[in-house]
Amino acid sequence: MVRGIQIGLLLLLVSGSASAIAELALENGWVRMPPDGVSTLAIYGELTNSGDSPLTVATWSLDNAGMVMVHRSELNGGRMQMRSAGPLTVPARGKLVLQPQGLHIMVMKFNAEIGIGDEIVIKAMTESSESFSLTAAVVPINAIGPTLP
Ligand SMILES: [Cu+2]
Repeated sequence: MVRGIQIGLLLLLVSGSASAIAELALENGWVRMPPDGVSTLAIYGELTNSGDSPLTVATWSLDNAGMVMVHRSELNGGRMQMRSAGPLTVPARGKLVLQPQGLHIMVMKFNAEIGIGDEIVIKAMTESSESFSLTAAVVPINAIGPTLP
């Protein structure tokens, strides 16, 4: 009898942590295939928080990449410029749109082979050290959105 209660508690704990993993996601994530010799990537999509509290991403990482950060593109004196957006907070039950000429996840010194249709997986670590895997589909360089032709 005691043993049955213990197993029940264990199942409860396991299912509780499983639902926390899906709180932060990149919906319709997409990234343009870089031309030969180019090692930077810009990742777009809807960064969605399905949880009941805001999530602030402190660090980003991607295998085979030198550096991953969030940039904000802005018009400055008629020229488009990018600068670091700092820690990014996604509101509870809300989302941030990452798109060309706006917020994007910038990847530097990326040196893995990728092809159109592949998915790349970015890790986002929150200020409270929760880790989430975000996926983005590789699309042709002339794509203006996440849909493959
Ligand atoms: Cu950038």
